[in-house]
Amino acid sequence: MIGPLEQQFLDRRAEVGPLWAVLLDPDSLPPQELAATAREVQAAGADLLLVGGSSAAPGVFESGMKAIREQSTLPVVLFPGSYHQVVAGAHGILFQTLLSGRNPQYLAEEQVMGAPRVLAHGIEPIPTAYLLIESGVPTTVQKVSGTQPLDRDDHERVLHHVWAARMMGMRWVYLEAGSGAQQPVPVELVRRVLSEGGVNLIVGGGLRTPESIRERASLGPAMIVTGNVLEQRRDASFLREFAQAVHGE
Ligand code: 1GP
Repeated sequence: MIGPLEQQFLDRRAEVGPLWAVLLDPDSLPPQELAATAREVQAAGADLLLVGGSSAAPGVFESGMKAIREQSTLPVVLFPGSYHQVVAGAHGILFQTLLSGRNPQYLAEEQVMGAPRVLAHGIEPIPTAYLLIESGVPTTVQKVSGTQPLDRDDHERVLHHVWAARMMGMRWVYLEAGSGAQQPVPVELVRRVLSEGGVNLIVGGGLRTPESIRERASLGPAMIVTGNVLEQRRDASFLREFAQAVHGE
């Protein structure tokens, strides 16, 4: 069943086109920096915040979440690297399965451990297949999860994963090149999945320029994710350019 937050995202997407999601990683920024980034990207036109990382120590997620919520009224959606990161304060969670991989821990175990925490904290789950796409050199998520990405040129096989996800009831698919990826998800692959996939599509990883975003956003995915680049640079005009690239302004 589609929850109110997911419906809000779908409505907004129908209204303004792809949503701009900014990924904040409590592993790499202290709470005051997370808070400042949240405030600034909201002012620039971000639509939601994703909060996630691959290895936050206990307590780091809680304090990061608190700082973000104090400075931003945007929807906050968990994008967890493990069930330990399912903490109170988030509105939603990309409840993900690493479907491109074959590691049972990330196909089922993390979800089983996370489910009671999602319920206990009253967080809205958004069922999402996470597909790691090969992007040049091995990425952190590949190493941490111990899985191989899908071949970036084998669009047929990526589509088979998307269809399987849809048939398993997942309404969202995240095509992920990996944080800091050398090469983002290919434009042609985004086009193909949009025309034949039948899911709400999220695209992220290695999107460092407004041009690279515009090329993909103009095809009409549901959401574009940026992370790393804003940890390095986030002056108002740069942020605004990103928002315009996603929203096709
Ligand atoms: C990573 O897709 C996100 O999970 C964002 O990637 O940090 O490269 O923008 P970047």
